[in-house]
Amino acid sequence: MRIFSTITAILFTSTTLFSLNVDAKNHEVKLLTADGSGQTMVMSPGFLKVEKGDTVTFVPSDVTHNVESMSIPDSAKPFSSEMGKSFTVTFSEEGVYLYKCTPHFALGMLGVIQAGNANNLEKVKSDWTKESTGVVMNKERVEQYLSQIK
Ligand SMILES: [Cu+2]
Repeated sequence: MRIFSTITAILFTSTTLFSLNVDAKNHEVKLLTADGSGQTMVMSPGFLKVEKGDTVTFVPSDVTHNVESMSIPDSAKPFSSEMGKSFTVTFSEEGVYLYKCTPHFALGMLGVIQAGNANNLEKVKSDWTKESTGVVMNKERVEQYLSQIK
C-alpha cells in the first residue's frame, strides 16, 4: 500500500504545481535609451500590473541599462541585474515594487510593478519621497506610475 500512497502523493504534488503555473503569465518591460516619442531613459511600460506568480522579463535596448529593486514588499527578494542583459523576475509576493536602472536613476529611469494587492503602497510612497531627492529629471513619471495603482 505504501507504494500506492507514494504515487498518489507524487501525482497530487505534480498536479498542484502544474495548476499553479497554468495561469502564470510572462510580461515584458523594455529598458529604452529612447522610446521614439521623445522620452529618453525610460522603462516601457513604466507601470505594469501583474498577478501574483507572474514573471516579468526586462529587456535592455543596449548595454547601458539594468534593473535594481528599490522599495519592495517585506517578504520579497531584492533583485539586481547585469548591465545590458535580459533578466526575468518572478513576482511571487504580492505588493508594489519600485525599481530603477542603476546608472540612470538620476534621470528618472524608474519603473513600478504591482503584483496583486498593493498592500505596501504607503511604504513605497514614503520610500520614494526619500529617494526622489536624488532624481533630477522626470520625477513626475514615478508619481504618474504610482497614481495608476488601484
Ligand atoms: Cu538605463
